[in-house]
Amino acid sequence: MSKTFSFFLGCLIPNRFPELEKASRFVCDALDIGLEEMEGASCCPAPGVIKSFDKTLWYKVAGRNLSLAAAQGNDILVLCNGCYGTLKDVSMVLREDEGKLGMVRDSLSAIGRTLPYVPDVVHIVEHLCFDYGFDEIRKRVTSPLSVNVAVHYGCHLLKPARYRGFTSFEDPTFFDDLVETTGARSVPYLEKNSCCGAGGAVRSGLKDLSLDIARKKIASIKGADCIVTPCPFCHMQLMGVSEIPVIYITQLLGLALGGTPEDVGMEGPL
Ligand code: 9S8
Ligand code: 9S8
Ligand code: COM
Repeated sequence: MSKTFSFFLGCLIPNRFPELEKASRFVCDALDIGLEEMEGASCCPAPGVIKSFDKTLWYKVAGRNLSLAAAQGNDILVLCNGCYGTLKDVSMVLREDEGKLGMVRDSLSAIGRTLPYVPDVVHIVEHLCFDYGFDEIRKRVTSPLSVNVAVHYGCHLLKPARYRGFTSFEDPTFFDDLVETTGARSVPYLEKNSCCGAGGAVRSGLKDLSLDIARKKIASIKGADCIVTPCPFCHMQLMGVSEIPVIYITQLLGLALGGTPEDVGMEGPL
């Protein structure tokens, strides 16, 4: 077992996309990544929503989720850019700012919880690229894929840059490299680095604008067989307007690691 994480699912995966959980568990199992359930975890809470309205509440609720992982002695693995945008960023702030750490600890003590240390928060894509490593993944690929992929990074995986020391948000390549470990080819497209249009509550508040942004992005994709995302929120948004399949990264990886479409929650082969 290479490493064990507290496994943070967020809201969208359990409620809308259980197939992404299935695929992610399949991949972690195939790669010997240990997962411990976070019983009692809540919404992260969503960065584009709660952070915009009540920052203190955002720190406190995120602090409670961090305290569940600290009680297990683990770092946290997330599957969603939004959950990463909250839990990673709050973990970084609490490390830098003793006042905020004290505020969060006080609020936790009112519900009988503690935060003895601030766990690290890792997106599954970050872990696979920068810790697990491309060579180790390639060694385990048994069914190489021959598809052309439009890679979508989404926003929170790359920004804020000061909390994403592993990459440049101007011209990232790590997610393309991860996709290509499966044998797939990442194809360039004009709107690759743009938002899917959903985040920051735009999808909830201004649905037409939000879908226009997604359509513009998708119209710029040429010669791809599918879109691959690292985020269930982007996934939902792009699925609604794309004519080619939208696949979550662990579904693609799971197929390359020898999984059947059923193992990764897909209706049929790619
Ligand atoms: S939890 Fe509640 S709404 Fe969500 S999926 Fe990701 S971001 Fe965190
Ligand atoms: S949803 Fe996921 S990460 Fe975000 S804000 Fe802009 S892009 Fe799509
Ligand atoms: C997007 C999350 S992944 S949020 O809408 O910005 O909160």
